[in-house]
Amino acid sequence: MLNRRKFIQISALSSSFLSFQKKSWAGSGAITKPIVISTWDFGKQSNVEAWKILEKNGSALDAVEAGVKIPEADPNIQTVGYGGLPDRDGRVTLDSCIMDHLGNCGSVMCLEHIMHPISVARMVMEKTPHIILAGDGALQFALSQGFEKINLLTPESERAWKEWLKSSKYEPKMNIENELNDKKAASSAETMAPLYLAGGPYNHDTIGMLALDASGNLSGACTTSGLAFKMHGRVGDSPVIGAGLYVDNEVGAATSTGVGEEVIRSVGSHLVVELMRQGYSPELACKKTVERIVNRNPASAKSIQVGFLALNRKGEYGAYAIQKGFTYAVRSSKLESLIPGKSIL
Ligand code: SD4
Repeated sequence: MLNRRKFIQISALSSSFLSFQKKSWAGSGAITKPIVISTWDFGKQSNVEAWKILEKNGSALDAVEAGVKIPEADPNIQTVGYGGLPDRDGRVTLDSCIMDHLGNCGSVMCLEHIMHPISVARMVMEKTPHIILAGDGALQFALSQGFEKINLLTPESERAWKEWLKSSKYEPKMNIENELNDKKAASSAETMAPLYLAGGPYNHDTIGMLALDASGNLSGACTTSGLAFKMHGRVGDSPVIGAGLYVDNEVGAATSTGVGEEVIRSVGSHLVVELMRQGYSPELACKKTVERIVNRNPASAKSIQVGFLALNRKGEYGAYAIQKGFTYAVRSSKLESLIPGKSIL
């Protein structure tokens, strides 16, 4: 057994080791700001919009909202917003959340008929005493705030759903959008095929965006149409604070993409931020969190994708995913780049 003196010595040693680790990133050294990072190839275009705000010393909150509105409005992106693949009943239901440097947050779940769920989430944050509005209540609130009611199901997404209905027996399947894209890649002309593969411009998931503004404040946004052909009412990780997105201005911010059920189970983005608080770099914090998910069920992890993206308050960033193909985009005054995320498999 440890005697009291030894215990005190060990505790003192470990706490000084931890504070040394923390200092290694939070202490001296230049801070890269402003900076914005976001998931997948479409993050590049989204960062351009966010950067317009950040470069004029605008707030990270305004930047992330403006940034993620780009894929939300793009009908060719079938995993976010307008034109997203519907649920198994043919209904496009959207999940979004936003969080600022003060811990304020807002979220909408299973919202239909609204082009920009992220802006509704921001209004939930700013204009109600609540954090989450879901389904019909979220729609009523959006309409009361002047949002226009539209049809989010495009002919292209309707076709994909009808095709799925033929053989699916109405069974929801995890990450089926990846399979759809594999099929499209296999059946496309050689030059087109790479466009449909994971990380290619036609194969995207959720957009998660994190920004650090010129004042040193962090914010994040996450928005998606969720898993394709899910059960009606299914909500993923993207609008769940702590799972799909988490921001702590003292430490950093994180966001996720992939199979939401696995991210919720591990409260993934919160875990990434807490690991950064313990001194891990953004990349290592993402890696440890992905490992937590893989180790829980290594066999099933082989067939699913989950990726995390993180930014700390020094402007350092990193990402990690289960599968190859995860990409993320970075924009600062020195850099405009699309980076392949590292992966376990
Ligand atoms: C979800 N994380 O609804 C989201 C969607 C996604 O691969 O990223 N799909 O679970």
